[in-house]
Amino acid sequence: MGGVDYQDWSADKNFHVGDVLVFNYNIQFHNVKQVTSQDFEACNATSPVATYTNGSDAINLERIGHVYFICGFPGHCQAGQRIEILVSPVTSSPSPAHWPSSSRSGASSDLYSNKLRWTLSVLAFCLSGFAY
Ligand SMILES: [Cu+2]
Repeated sequence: MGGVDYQDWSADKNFHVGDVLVFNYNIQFHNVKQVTSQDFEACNATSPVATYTNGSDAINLERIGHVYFICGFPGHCQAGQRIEILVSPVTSSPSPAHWPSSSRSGASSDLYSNKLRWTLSVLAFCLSGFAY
């Protein structure tokens, strides 16, 4: 059981510098450890870059590149409770003159926040569904 594939989940998710990643989970069963790529592959939680245990942890994505998170509870990472996130630079597309710039930026930021909210609720669902 527990067929949630976190790799698949994160594979097509785009994150950008300045995004905030929120992990919601039951602290009795899970935690979040940011690890190196080697420790991610090996599910080694003994030397994390950072450890989060609040159950509702907001992590600022400040640097471009891959970040790796695994659950530090025994067996959870091996069972798939780990995610790799690729943080991309914020791409500022040149605004065409025929777009009213104010409404354009308003619309795109609404779209953006909706997408982020959806993303985070999916993650919260994944972690809360991981209960054993
Ligand atoms: Cu866990």
